[in-house]
Amino acid sequence: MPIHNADIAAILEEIADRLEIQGANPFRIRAYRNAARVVGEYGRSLRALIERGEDLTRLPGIGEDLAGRIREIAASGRCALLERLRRELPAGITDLLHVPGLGPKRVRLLYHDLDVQTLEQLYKAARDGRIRTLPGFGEKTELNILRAVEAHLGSTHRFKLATAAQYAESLVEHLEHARGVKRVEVAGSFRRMRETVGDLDILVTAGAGSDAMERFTGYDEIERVISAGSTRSSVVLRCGLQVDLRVVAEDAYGAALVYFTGSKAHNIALRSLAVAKGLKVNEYGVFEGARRIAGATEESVYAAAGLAWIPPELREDRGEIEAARAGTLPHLVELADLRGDLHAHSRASDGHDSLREMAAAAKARGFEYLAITEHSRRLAMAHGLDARRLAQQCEEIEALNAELQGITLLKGIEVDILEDGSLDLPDSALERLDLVVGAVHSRFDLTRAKQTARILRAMEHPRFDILAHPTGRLLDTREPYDVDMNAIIRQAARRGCALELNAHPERLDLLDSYCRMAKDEGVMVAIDSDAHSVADFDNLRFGIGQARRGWLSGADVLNTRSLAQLRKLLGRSGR
Ligand code: DGT
Ligand code: CA
Ligand code: CA
Repeated sequence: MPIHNADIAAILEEIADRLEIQGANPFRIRAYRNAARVVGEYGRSLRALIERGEDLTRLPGIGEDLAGRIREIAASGRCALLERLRRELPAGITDLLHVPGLGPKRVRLLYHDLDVQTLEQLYKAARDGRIRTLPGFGEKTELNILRAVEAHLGSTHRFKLATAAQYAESLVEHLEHARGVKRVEVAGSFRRMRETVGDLDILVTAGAGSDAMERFTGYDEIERVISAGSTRSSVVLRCGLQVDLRVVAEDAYGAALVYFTGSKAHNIALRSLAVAKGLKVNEYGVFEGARRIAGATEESVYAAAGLAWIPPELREDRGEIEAARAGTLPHLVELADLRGDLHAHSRASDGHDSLREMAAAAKARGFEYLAITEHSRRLAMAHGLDARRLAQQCEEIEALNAELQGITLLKGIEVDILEDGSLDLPDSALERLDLVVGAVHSRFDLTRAKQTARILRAMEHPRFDILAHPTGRLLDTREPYDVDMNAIIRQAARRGCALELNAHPERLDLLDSYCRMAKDEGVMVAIDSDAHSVADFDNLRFGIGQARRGWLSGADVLNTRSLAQLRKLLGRSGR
């Protein structure tokens, strides 16, 4: 049974949660939490790494002890420590931790005093007015809990694109081995590269006598089969992700792919356009009366409606149909267009590979350049660099560049934007750099007016080149800070700065709608990995997906430029 990084991360996270509820040593809890994050965000399969005999203690914060646990989980899907912890406290109790306002101490108290073990029991206890009786909980807390649980129970869980990709890719590989299978494609929001997906929609074409359906419902990662038919089945994987599979006829493949790729809004717009031409479009084809006139390929379906083929990332009914009709669809940026990466960390701050290793990995991807942008001193937790250490790194980079062939390291910094909009390093320290990436890492709670003014002021700095992860959101855990993105995009246009589209699976920040706004204002976007290890460059594909959803072409993306062109752009006039 294949164990994915996300599975290992989930187990480590649960261990951390349970240790925390039990009031274990904070260092131990933090070690598991950190490990869960590192594993979850790691770009390559740890299982494969272990099979190759590679040393896990090279990962940041992973000692012998944790490496042993990870090996155990990767080999068996289980962890003896977690099983012991699960015997000590009830199963659903970790769900309680995810209710805003409930920390481990409170969860422990709720369990001990009120025997609350599940969200449902928590809800009931709050409704019955029992929670206000506990020490440290008032009526207001009780009401907040009630609201939070209501919101939580009513919301359905979506998977981050990169997490869904891990599950989708091994399932696709499994299906490709079925007898008589010709094509396997994941459609739906996954194909449109939405930042999160609700479920997977897989299409298969197969010859007579294929065992694709049996192979699907017999997949060993399945927790439960919801429905099973000869052309259509639905299952839930152990990780909670639902997968719908449809076997479709070869000559209707294009029509089915259009239909199940969606979005629903796009389908509806496409259908009404077809109706106006006296045609009917559905998942089986395009019909003129009873006669099918198209359907084998997506191109044929769009052509029948008088349209150019529309890339899946654009299919959201945001003007793509009109553009396809007018022949003005953008030529979307592709992964192969990137010639470098402008945001990466090494061991000097919180990355875990050396400059030399990062350079080699960037070169192996065919990059011409890689900017090293460590954190600045304010971010002490991440070993941020002060002026002295930054100068030292500049020396190292210059020495390395003199020696390296086919790749250039750029001297950069991910400098903290302080609360008043000043930068965390003196001008004299920034002078020597090839580029300055600025980022907000603190005071996410400022008012909209203050947060906006802070960032606008930072962008006024003559050395400011790129605004990193502009909205600060983290997909599962942090809302974007309250900021006027219109004003920031206009400021970028005025100042000639770029905005980053951070490709980290947890960030995917710039959002697609802002990418489009940036493009319209003539602001360039830098699609960066924010790599903390050599494996993280693999995440760039998700950044590309998001950029495509934002209608970006190669020309709109800063790091599609050659090194010479990039240098010219970074040395823009007005400095
Ligand atoms: P998700 O799963 O919530 O991330 O989003 P999707 O877009 O994958 O939606 P899903 O899985 O419900 O359905 C897959 C595709 O099937 C959807 O993108 C378009 C198509 N579809 C589903 N329901 C309808 C419908 O009622 N009308 C039309 N025209 N298309 C539909
Ligand atoms: Ca779906
Ligand atoms: Ca679906």
